[in-house]
Amino acid sequence: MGHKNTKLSKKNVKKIMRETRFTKKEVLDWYRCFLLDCPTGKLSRSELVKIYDALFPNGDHSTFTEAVFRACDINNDEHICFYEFITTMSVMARGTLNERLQWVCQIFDTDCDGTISRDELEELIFTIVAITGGKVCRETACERAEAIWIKRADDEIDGIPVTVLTKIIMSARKTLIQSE
Ligand SMILES: [Ca+2]
Ligand SMILES: [Ca+2]
Repeated sequence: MGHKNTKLSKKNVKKIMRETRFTKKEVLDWYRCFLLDCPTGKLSRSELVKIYDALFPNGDHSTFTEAVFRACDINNDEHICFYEFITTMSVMARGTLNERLQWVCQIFDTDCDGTISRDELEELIFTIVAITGGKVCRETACERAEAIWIKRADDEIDGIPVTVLTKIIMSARKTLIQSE
């Protein structure tokens, strides 16, 4: 899917419509835009960085962009094809706040064990503030991570399940992302 100068087949459009919240027109519009940004039909890591540079001109998004790239590149071929791109866009553009937050939490589960460890949590908080253009030092990120960490239901577990963390962040998000 998504090679230069090719059209999306009807079958692929239907598959995308089934798996995303986009209409046929929206899928085709996104495809046109995708090809404009990456005529090869495959988005590389450096091209993704350029897109995020435009989206967050004042924020340091390098950790986030890397995490997004890893999360989107489902088949690990070092490129994001249109299918991988559009399924992510569906969550980001059409998902509820809860779904978007859950997606962000998920991409910081870097060892993919289904839970967020203390270190992963600190990185997540640091990055969320950084990409929104806020300024936060490592120390503050660490304190905020600690405040969430102690809310674990069970002190024995060494990670917070992504769904549980999403709920905690939802209720504490104002304090979490405020700048210093
Ligand atoms: Ca890929
Ligand atoms: Ca983890």
